[in-house]
Amino acid sequence: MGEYVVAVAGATGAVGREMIKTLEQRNFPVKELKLFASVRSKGLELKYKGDSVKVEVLEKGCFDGVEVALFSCGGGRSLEYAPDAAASGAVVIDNSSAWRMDPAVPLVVPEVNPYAVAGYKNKGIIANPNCSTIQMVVPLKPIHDYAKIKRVIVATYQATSGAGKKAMDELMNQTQSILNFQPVECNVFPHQIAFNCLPHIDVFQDNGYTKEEMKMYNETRKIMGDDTILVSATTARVPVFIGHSESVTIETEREITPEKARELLSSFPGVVVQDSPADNAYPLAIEAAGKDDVYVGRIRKDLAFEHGLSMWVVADNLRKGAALNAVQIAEVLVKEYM
Ligand code: 25A
Ligand code: L14
Repeated sequence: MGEYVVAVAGATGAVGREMIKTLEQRNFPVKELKLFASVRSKGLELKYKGDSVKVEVLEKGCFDGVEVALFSCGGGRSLEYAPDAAASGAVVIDNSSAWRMDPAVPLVVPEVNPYAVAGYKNKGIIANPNCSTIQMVVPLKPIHDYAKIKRVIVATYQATSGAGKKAMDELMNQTQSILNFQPVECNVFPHQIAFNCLPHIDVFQDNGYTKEEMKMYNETRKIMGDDTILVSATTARVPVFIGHSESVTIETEREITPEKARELLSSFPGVVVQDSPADNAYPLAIEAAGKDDVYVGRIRKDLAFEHGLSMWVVADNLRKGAALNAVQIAEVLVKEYM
């Protein structure tokens, strides 16, 4: 296997920093690492394998010579710069929602549909799914293969880091203010997030769902390659820094017992079953933070459906939900296609 010139666009953000760390930890074959962000970060130096790498400004032409470009700098920048990077010969792996539903752009979770990576040839772009969707489809896959999923009802409890570094700072500052009897400032979220729970992530759509909820509907069907699966999501923000939790209820065509689900999930790559109610053992956000796996517990027969299964799913939204999944896509790409 060769070595590649790799770029991270949005390198100074919560996800960008995690991408750099993940490239290093997984020993990705990097010949040279280039880091891009906005002018605000110009000149900043970030560490990669003990070396300092200067952050450059994301601008036209900056991808000359780059072979793999990981993007996490917001949808606006992705629309503007991804085609430019692809035209100069890079394969873009984009973490924003900008390209996900483009039929010519593959949407990939390597444990579920690694073969879709081949579609990078269309536009030179591969999309990294939404964080809540990624951690849900990983455990859905073996269940779907065994019992065929008809519908999914999911409620999420999402960490502030999904909205970036400024959102984490807002939770920290509001918590400090409240404990010190000071007034609370809201800049990132529409309401106070400290000691609260907001049923609102991304913008509202005409059908009453939010855009985040519709991503779970549309992206799940695209990744699983099955447009018959129905998804109803309620996505909420909770005062957690890292780690999204999800209550997932599934209706299947064929019967699947909790025992069978535990057996299938235990042997599925990227999943850890943590399900021992007698010991109060179930997945927790603070324990999943910093880890790579998707944790699944509270697996039980659902009482509302004839063939139903309910479970609790937790993962680090910055890692499996974003940076790790993007680097895993890059690994499939260089191993199988470059
Ligand atoms: O503009 P938009 O569309 O709203 O998109 C920006 C928002 O999307 C988030 C992102 O959070 C931000 O809130 N975002 C991006 N991908 C996401 C995803 N997959 C996502 N949210 C959820 N899921 P972020 O903080 O993680 O990342 C922002 C990165 O984007 C760079 N950026 C912004 N505008 C840019 C741009 N790059 C190029 N051109 C532009 N016009 C941004 O660079 C950052 O890398 P920056 O220079 O503005 O960095 C901000 C400064 O913030 C400090 N900082 C950030 N994270 C950390 C940090 N410091 C310490 N630890 C951190 N973890 C740095 O000082 C940095 O300089
Ligand atoms: O579409 O604010 O990947 O937590 C996922 C995280 C959108 C924002 C995406 C958040 C983002 C969301």
